[in-house]
Amino acid sequence: MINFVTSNKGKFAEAQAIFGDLAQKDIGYTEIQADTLEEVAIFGMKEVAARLPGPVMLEDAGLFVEALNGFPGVYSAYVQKTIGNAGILRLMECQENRKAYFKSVVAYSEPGMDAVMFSGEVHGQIGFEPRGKKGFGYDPIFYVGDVSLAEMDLENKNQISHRAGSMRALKKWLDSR
Ligand code: ITT
Repeated sequence: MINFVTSNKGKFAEAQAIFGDLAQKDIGYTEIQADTLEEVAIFGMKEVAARLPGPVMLEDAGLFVEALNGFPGVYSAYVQKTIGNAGILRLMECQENRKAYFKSVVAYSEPGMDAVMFSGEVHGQIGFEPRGKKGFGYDPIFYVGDVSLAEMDLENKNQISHRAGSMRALKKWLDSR
């Protein structure tokens, strides 16, 4: 059984649908200020692996908006808590370029080995209004084609999402050992 260290129930549900057998551990870890999701994940993993014996994983994700030079990126959690989706839509008011992507980096470790990392991305656009009630976080303002991620069932989001990409890559690696 792998422990997935996260405070985010939506994340956990999406990962569990891919792995089947996972346990959520909401124990928190230090999210350092760094330029990349990989640096945040690997630093967090060192702390978490020292606290939890056995197989453990964590995931750091972010929304990267092209017209905002990649903002909120590694600051996505803080920006979601402060200005939220309405704030992002305001920042995008005069922007014609709506391109954005989500990236997910999952780190995995077990006793006796160095941590491994896998990533996934989904490319889409920032909409002009929030739509949909499913998912979490930035899902209502992130569109793939005409549909926001918050309008998709978990199953559909898991066909295309950044998280599904990183989690499937990890699962494939685990299954191939
Ligand atoms: P943990 O760190 O405890 O796992 P978190 O919600 O803080 O949970 P992140 O730091 O990885 O997770 O996420 C950064 C922000 O991006 C946060 O506000 C999330 O809600 C948002 N986010 C991450 N994945 C998302 C997704 O699939 N859809 C919409 N928003 C997402």
